[in-house]
Amino acid sequence: MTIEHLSSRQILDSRGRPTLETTVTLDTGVSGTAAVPSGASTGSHEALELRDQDPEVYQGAGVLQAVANVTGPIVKALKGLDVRDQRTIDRTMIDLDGTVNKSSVGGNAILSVSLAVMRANAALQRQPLFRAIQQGFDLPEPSAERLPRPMMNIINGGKHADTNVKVQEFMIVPDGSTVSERIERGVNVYHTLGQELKKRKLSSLLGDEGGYAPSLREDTDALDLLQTAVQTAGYTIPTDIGLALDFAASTFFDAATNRYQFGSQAKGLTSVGMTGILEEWLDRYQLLSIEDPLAEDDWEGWAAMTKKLGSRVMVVGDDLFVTNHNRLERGVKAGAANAVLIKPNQIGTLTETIETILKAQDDKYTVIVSHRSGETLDTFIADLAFAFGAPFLKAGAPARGERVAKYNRLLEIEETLRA
Ligand code: 2PG
Ligand code: MG
Repeated sequence: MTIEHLSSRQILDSRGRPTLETTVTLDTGVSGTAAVPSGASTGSHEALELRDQDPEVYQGAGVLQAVANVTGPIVKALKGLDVRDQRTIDRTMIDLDGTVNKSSVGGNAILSVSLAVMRANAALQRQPLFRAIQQGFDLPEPSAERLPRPMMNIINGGKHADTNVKVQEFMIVPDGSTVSERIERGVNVYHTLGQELKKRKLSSLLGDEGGYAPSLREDTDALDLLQTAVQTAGYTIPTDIGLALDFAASTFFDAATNRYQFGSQAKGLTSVGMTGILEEWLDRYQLLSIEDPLAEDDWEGWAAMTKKLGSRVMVVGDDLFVTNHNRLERGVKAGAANAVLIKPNQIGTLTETIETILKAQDDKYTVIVSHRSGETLDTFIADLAFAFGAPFLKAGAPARGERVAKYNRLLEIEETLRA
């Protein structure tokens, strides 16, 4: 049951950029493999994604050093450790790295091992991944009722598309009594939206997360389109389908002027101005959730906005918290946000990811488990969401292989539970 060998390789993510896939092999011959995703709108407080910066390899984006760190110092430190002891394994890698943001060994190198360890553990116990996570971290037994609602990003803007649309993600959040029903509703709205775009002679080409990426007159046009698509598909907002946004506001925040380059005014908006716009949108569109409506270090703005809007809508911290326990703690104290996005590669180990989830659950912050805009076919996050009873899984549009893989895994889990 001990770690014998690590192999790691450079593979491509869904944007055609290199990332890592690592296999952990135990002394019994049992193995587990995991791949790490990669963001575009990355928060500056995330664990470092180690890239070679060698112009000769993938124009500087190679991860060969991270691969070498897995097959060199990391395996040296982990060889002989019990694969069931995820905490010790992760702690050993954190200590080996020795930096706050995992910049010496690389957050990507460490996470690939951390996730592959849990997969090897699951294989060893002949258990589905979600069960191995649940048992490994002493969580309550998961049940079908706790399968998450998908958050499907069906209009892509911001850094995920080459258009004038400022908001990064326009999502639908289908409800229903089973995961299959939720997914089917989401898919129906997605295709109806595609037809609606064609009817209006707007582009129905896709962005990085599989959502449509039309150029629009203004961002609220996207919300109007979502409303139309939901209604045309025969559903009702907010009961059948919720609407959610990710502003990724750090991408349009200007620290020099302390203003958000959003809306029609050339000089931009203060956080109070942003809150005003959101209030208007809440009235008009009955939004369920707003993610990163303000920049990653605007703690005061977040607290004020949450105070004003938090009883009406989920205010979700992504770049604000970066799945980091300490930043979440600061947020809880300040009253910033009431929900947290969980992305394992923001923090770099499974153990730390889980500590942050548990803290959020303790403090009554809603947990949303999330993919990255650069993804692989790895479906770890679907099992992770289910193991914790996370009410939401954000994994992009119901289109493109790397996005649907996660939703398909939810369908598979649901079937396993019925059997
Ligand atoms: C986000 C993510 C995922 P990225 O901001 O929530 O949708 O995007 O991976 O580019 O940071
Ligand atoms: Mg985000």
